Amino acid sequence: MERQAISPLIRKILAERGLKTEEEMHEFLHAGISSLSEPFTIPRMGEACETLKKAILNREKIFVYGDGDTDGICAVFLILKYLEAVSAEFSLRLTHRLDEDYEIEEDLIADLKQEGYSVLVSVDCGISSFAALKKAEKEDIRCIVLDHHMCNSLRLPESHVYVDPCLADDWPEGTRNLSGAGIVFKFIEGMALILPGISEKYFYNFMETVCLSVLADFLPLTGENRILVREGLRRLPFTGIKGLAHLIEKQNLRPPFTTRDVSMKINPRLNSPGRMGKPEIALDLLTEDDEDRIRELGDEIEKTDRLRYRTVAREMENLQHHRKDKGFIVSESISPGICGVIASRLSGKYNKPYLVGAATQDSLKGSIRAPRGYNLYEKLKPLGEYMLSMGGHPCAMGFKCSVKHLEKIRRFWEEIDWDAEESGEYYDCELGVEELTPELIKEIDETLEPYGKGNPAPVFLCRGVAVKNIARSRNEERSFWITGKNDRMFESFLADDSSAVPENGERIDIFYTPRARENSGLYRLYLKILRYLRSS
Ligand SMILES: [Mn+2]
Repeated sequence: MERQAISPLIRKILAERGLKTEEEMHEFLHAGISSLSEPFTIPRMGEACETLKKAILNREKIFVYGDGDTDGICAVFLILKYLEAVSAEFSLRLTHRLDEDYEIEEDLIADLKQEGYSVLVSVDCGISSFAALKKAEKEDIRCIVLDHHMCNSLRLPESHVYVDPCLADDWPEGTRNLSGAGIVFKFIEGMALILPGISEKYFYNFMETVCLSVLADFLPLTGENRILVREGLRRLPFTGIKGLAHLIEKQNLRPPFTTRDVSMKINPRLNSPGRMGKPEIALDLLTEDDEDRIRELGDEIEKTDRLRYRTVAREMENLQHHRKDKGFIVSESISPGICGVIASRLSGKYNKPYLVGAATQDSLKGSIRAPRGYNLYEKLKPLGEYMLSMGGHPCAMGFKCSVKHLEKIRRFWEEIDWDAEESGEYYDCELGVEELTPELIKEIDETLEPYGKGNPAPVFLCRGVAVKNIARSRNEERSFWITGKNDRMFESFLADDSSAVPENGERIDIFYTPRARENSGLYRLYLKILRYLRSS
């Protein structure tokens, strides 16, 4: 196949991002679903599929347990599509954030035993449910844990099958950052390969849910995640999942869809019901076929989303004075379901790690979030001795413990010496603003998108531009104009709201992302300025 040449600017950006060879660059830019790897290249995936195959052929009762957030719901949706397609006997359950954490409760195992279940598949959760896994081993319930969270592997009982990139050093690089739903997608593809009757291509029809899950969990958009997200975005406008189509229609989204559309409009609505203790609503929306029922569920989702919005806004208002604190907030009034949202808002706003916990008379439950570059898991390891459970990702963790350890945990937290690896001075390469054209900006975006974690919109450096604060209105406080070498003027706005807008007439070096907005055939170029320095 003849390949399009990569333009010098794109080449420079990709090289800066660590892609060395021509091959790697073409792979990054053009790889499609035919480049997705075989499921059985993933450690223990074959064993996991064989275990479920046996259960299906023996007509054993299968129980599916999933997390109640967007990733978890998409993961459950996918496995449910598979189990339905092969007419397996199964039931399922989602985690309710309000009265339990995202781990499997030990009591559930006794109930399953009594009801005659012999296989438990947990998706997007389960890897830290040591007590439940142990109990399952004793009760002879085989567990297939399909998870992507971190855990202490030494505590895992041996008889179960664990598929989790955090447990395997030999996990292939391209799939290392899969979401929970991404791992389930590979799993059902694997099932289709070993159990005849249904083609693995059938499940490609639901690939858009994997796209949602990757964005919901803020996973890097590199490797196969990039393929899954790009392909998912392309398929979203034509999705055959009726409830999802309804959600999209109600948000008035117009194709082509961007990662931003998904992150701002779709994902929060699938996530809210779980936060408010009713994750089933979101799952039902994805599985429902009846138009009337879909409308009802859609309305209910809007209602919970507004409720979540108000609850978070009120809580953020209460926490206004926390700006100068040590990032440790524990309160009896916060609902456990929104600790994660609050922690991530605060850590984004103040650019440092935050622990937000909900305390009751005897228990403390909460979420920890950090800006990218931090490794919470490493830093917080010593807290393990106080925790009933603690796990998650390097920048997002959850925990549960007895409230009697609160002060010890607070003291430990306040002593931590945080050292973020990521430095604020990052940029892709120098690019003078005089070189910007609508065509160039379009080319950059069309080749590099989708943007997100691991593949951000490119940042350029341009030195010595002049600032003109002309005609700045009150509601455009963060915006000003700059001129580069050829005196062309560019509207600019300062994205970082903690630094002051430069003065009229100043010469500055800017780190910027160019944007082009089209309006009936005319392009307006403007610059998003991430930081600036006074020119020397
Ligand atoms: Mn997840």
